[in-house]
Amino acid sequence: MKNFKHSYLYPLAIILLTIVGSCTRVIETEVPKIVVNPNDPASFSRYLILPNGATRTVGTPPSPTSGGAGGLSVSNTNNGTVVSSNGSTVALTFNVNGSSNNQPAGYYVRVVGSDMYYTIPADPSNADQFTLPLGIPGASENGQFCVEVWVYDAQNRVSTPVQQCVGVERLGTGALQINLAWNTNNTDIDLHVLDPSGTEIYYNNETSRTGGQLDRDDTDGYGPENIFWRHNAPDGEYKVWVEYYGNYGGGRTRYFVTITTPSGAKSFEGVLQQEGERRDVVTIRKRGDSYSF
Ligand SMILES: [Ca+2]
Ligand SMILES: [Ca+2]
Repeated sequence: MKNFKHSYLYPLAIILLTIVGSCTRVIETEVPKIVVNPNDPASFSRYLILPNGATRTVGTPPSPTSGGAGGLSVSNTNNGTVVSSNGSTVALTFNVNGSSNNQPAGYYVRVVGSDMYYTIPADPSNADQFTLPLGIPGASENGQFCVEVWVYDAQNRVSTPVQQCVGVERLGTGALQINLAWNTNNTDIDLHVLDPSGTEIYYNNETSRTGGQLDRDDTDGYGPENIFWRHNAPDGEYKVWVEYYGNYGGGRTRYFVTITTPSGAKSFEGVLQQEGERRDVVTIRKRGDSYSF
């Protein structure tokens, strides 16, 4: 519920975002059947769902270059630990400093304490910011993990790392889980699902007689919001959309809707610019064990 929507008094810290490239991207992966523990980095790093184009390498990333990455460095946009959940795509955002003089070629990312790292190519249309979507498996337990991020340039010069931690809060999953997260603080985005019975599930109507339930609403930034059917989800259509409810200084935001079913996970992303805006995300058609999008 939004009891205090109009009484939030946020500090004047404004997160300036220049996000380019808003076309919807879909990432599809298999969900591990085993339980995944964020507090066990070596195992957890294998099951994180990476963005398109990312590669995993066993070992440690190249050491920072003496003299730095040709003027490039990364810094954090988040204050403290970002809250996420199982079945959510947490969207960590970093500022890339110095990109007016030198272009980032990519980023190395490592889960602290793991034996591997990820290489993620830079998005040339968004050189001054790096948004890192990390899909957390639906089977993940409560816990916390941290990532280190380095930027490198076309000459393979590597910066020093910046660190960001993510808290994983266990939310409902099962027959169908629909999860929303976004990448700015001080914004209220809402997840809405119209289920096969014609019931709209959202912050103002948290349950449906079909068994669907909203078990987390977020009103101040990042999410996650989560709607799920634990044991059975009725056959039929599930219409999913997001709405930009409140802007308390966060501005434009990039959202990630993750659908987790017993057979896998899909992530849909897009951009919301301003209050009152609505974006249709996907219609899920379920028939027995088959889900289509
Ligand atoms: Ca919300
Ligand atoms: Ca929040």
